[in-house]
Amino acid sequence: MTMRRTDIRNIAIIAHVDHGKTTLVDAILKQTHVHRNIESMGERILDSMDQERERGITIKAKNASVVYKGVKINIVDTPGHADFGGEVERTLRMVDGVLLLVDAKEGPMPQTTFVLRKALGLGHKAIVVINKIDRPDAQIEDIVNRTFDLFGHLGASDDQLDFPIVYTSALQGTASLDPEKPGADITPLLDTILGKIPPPAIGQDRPLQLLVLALAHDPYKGKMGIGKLLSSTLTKRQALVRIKTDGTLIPGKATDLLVFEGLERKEVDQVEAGEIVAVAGFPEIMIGETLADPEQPVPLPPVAIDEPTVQMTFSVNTSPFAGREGKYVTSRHLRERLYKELETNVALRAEETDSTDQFLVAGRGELHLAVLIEAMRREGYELQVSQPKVILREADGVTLEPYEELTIEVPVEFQGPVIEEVGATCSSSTTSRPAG
Ligand SMILES: Nc1nc2c(ncn2[C@@H]2O[C@H](COP(=O)(O)OP(=O)(O)OP(=O)(O)O)[C@@H](O)[C@H]2O)c(=O)[nH]1
Ligand SMILES: [Mg+2]
Repeated sequence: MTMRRTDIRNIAIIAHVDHGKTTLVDAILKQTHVHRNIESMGERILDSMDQERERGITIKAKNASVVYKGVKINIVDTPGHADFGGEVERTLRMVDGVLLLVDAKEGPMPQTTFVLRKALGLGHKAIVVINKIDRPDAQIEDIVNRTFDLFGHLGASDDQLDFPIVYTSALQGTASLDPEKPGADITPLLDTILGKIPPPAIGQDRPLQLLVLALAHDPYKGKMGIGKLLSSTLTKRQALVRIKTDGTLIPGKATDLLVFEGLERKEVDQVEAGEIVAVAGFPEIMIGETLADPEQPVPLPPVAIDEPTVQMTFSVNTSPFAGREGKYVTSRHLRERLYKELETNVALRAEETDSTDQFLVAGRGELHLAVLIEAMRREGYELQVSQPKVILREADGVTLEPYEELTIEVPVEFQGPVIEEVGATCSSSTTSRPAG
């Protein structure tokens, strides 16, 4: 029999870009009063990185937690842009269920399919959240039907198909179980989380195991590995072993333990299985490694992340203006920065080339690479980059090319020229559907 601890729920919020994930987290944080200054923190609180604020999108997955009716809910907000799907893939291993947000007007979109496929594949139960029901052009019934079809199409089990639906306006901070009656606050969603997301299973009598799925840096405690404790109890200063992905064992101890409390991390002396925890004491820890009991070191399967689709070369600036913009200009600087990035940016690849001044960097899309380049420039790195190139792959004698789905919404009178243009430049087939 599986034991579960009922005082915790671990959820990820997943969706297509802009369907309102981070705004929904705002509503949950504000209405559970996680922080005394929460009301003055503005909108999309978890989008705290400069580039997230400037671009208006989430780039990195982030943890927060709230307490509702005595239960701690660990929430991970994930990015919806396809280029950051690697963030979603690793987050899904940390949680026990998902909120799948679907925009009440747009309905399921390509990234909805991607993230739902990954979540269902891991056996997760989903709560479907139809968001933006305040939009005058919302098509709730149609969107619910299309969402149900998507679950079916992706091979959801009977249990997964039997998903609860909550209708929300994240912007207004309201949720309801009845599409006809908008709610007054977000509590119907929180009650559904408590009722429908399974509490974390805890492997009683099993040796301690924790899969590292995210990293954090602390100026005093150093690098920390973050993951869900799957079994046993973890105590501060306890001896552990770090199992690298090649099987090497590195003994050490948990010098500090931190759990997520509201928007912050809080130090604790002990953590019970089922909780998401940051463990300090292993300065070289990497995503995908297992922290385990030194007496019974059993690794967990590492995270499988989808392959990169575009690549660029990053090289030292050799132009006559070299050295004018940045303070880090050598290939050693570039190499160190790229290899540091690989530790956290799980879907990124970087390799050396024949030239010592040049590196081949591959990612999940142009934006994935553009965000890195911009971050490096702001940190003072000076570099030259090539045009991005699509990565082709040979399998069984055929050349495979990554592709994207494009959806364009236009008034019917412009449909002809748009189809013509898209057909001529990039697509192999187009379908059109009148907006209902
Ligand atoms: N009308 C309306 N707008 C909403 C609602 N929820 C979010 N929005 C708006 O939708 C836009 C995107 O919201 P975000 O919360 O950033 O969406 P997201 O899903 O976190 O986006 P990514 O993290 O980039 O994938 C913002 O302009 C929000 O104000 C809602 O319930 N109603
Ligand atoms: Mg977001």
